[in-house]
Amino acid sequence: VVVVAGLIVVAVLLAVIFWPLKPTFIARCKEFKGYDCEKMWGTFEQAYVGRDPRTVPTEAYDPFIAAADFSADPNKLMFWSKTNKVVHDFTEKKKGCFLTLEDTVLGYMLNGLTWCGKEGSTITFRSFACPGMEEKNAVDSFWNRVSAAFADAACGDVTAMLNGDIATPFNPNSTFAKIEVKRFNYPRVKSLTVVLVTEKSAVTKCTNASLKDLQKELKPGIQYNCKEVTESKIQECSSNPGCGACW
Ligand code: N1C
Repeated sequence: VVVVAGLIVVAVLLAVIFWPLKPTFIARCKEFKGYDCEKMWGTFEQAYVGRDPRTVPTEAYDPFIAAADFSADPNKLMFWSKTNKVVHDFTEKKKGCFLTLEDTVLGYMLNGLTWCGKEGSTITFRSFACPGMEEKNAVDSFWNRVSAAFADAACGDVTAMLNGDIATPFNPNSTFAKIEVKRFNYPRVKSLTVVLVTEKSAVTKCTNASLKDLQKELKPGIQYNCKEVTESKIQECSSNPGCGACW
């Protein structure tokens, strides 16, 4: 019994590591029109396959990022930090009004996945076979690169959903702070509205010190607004017809 159980455990672990990423990538890609998904896979793979998984530079993803572009809907971009679930529940219902990175082809295909290569191998590894903590790991380098491209595409009025239940909604270590905000350019971007999402009563208000830092980071000319909004209000807004800012 012990031997059989051991074999099953080993089989499951191997399946998790070696289960191919490609079918998931291609299936998700095909939900979007107008992309050559096999070619997309090729440009994606060349970024990390055969490389030490701790030393994948963000630039390795340049050809892959170039294969798609964000210029279609640059007016509706929605950024977020530490509000993963609430923001995506919202944009899912408000399709056509707001667009997060995960609603675009590049973000959608790779959302929630882990991948990496290995020196001298042509295989894509998965899950815990991939080192996660190094700064230049295959997954983080991708998100850093694609977040930069997404922020570069922003124009007009942009929105960011931040978490009002934590003490530092604008965390200097977040992708939103480190990469995205720094790339909003005036006059291309006219305003940033922070929607500070709170569960019930706000722990953190718009007067929060970290949000002062956020305002300082914005290029002169970009107008800044902040709204404290409860999660139930967001839900109410997501069922409202139309795209008007319900909060
Ligand atoms: O570090 P964060 O949030 O501030 O990053 C969120 C910010 C968004 O505006 C996105 O445009 O950066 C972009 N982004 C993603 O879209 C994304 N999807 C999945 C950044 N990271 C993303 N992930 C994974 O979640 C990724 O592995 C990264 O490390 C986390 C960041 O989540 P966070 O800290 O809540």
